[in-house]
Amino acid sequence: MANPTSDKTILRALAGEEQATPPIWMMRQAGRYLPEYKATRAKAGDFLSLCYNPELATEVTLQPIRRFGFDGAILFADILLVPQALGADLWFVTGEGPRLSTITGEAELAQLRSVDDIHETLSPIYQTVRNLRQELPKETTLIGFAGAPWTVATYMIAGKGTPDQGPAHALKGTHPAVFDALIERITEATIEYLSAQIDAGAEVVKLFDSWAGSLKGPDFQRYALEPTRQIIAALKLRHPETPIIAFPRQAGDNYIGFHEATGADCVAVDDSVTADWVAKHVQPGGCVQGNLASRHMVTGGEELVSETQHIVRTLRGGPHIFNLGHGITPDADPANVQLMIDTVRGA
Ligand code: 1CP
Repeated sequence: MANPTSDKTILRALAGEEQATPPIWMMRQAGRYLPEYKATRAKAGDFLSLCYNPELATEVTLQPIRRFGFDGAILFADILLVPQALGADLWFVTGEGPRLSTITGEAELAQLRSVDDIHETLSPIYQTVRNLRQELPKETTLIGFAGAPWTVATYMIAGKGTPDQGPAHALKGTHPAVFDALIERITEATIEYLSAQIDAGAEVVKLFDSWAGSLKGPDFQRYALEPTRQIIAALKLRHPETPIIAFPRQAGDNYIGFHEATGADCVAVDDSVTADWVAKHVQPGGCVQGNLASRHMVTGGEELVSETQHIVRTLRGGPHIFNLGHGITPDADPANVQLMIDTVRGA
């Protein structure tokens, strides 16, 4: 549990405090909808060079804080840096997205590096965290993150993003021992990576399980819930004061009881569930984060205002951190982000 007397509003929410005005930050708040991000990225050359350049990664993390005064800053990095640190090849194809070497069986699994070796690749990220703790305003909470094992595994197995995570589901069926060993390796690496981010100064960490919604029935318990529970248990032993946000995106009914089952201080919810449903079924378990649909950052107007007010008012009866239901898209208008913030703070 976070310190309830902190002057940082995100830490207060994570300690269980209800606030009339919820703290706010936004997934992908540093990104291509901002002209200043595009300029810094051009200076870095490409996306991965930006991630591994502590000075420029610090700069792009600070940009949305300067422009909008969000209550939280999320470290600029990517969930796919962990596979790279484990020895996978990683590159980005312009206009398409990430590409990785694939894991289809025992041989590729055996070639991965040991968890002890990941810091060699990831040390620039820890430097970015240290820089940010120096440079952020005193009221802004620094959020570190990693991908959850299932989501990271879907990219390591397919070698790219896929609409239905088909290759990962297939490997789970045909090579269960390889699949389980991969999940275990990512789980261990994620514990070490997040622990190092906390040592460097991250005040909160978030686990992104973007593809949790494609796990059904016992698979959800085994590959979304259980690795999350293990990571949180290990981090709580080493860093009992550091709150953890879990985001099992599109979990639907599986959001119910997720705080208790995993030990997460906060469960982030996407916009496929309503705020009314979240207030009734998820918020009794603890702090919730979310869940305005990202399209409002493109479309704006009265609908943005009324939907934002509805979410704030509906989740006011318990601890809440305002956010989108998923990342902001490159075609969003920064003026709509300002309108969302003004609405949250004026609701
Ligand atoms: O062109 C660019 O500049 C790259 C676009 C971009 C950005 C801005 C990528 C490539 N990653 C990021 C940064 C990033 N990624 C952050 C930074 C902090 C912030 O939120 O401001 C974070 C938290 C992530 C996390 C991430 N990366 C997730 C989980 C969250 C989510 O969106 O579901 C996932 C799935 C990724 C993989 C990834 N990285 C980038 C892309 C385009 C993708 C998705 C690939 C796909 O599924 O096809």
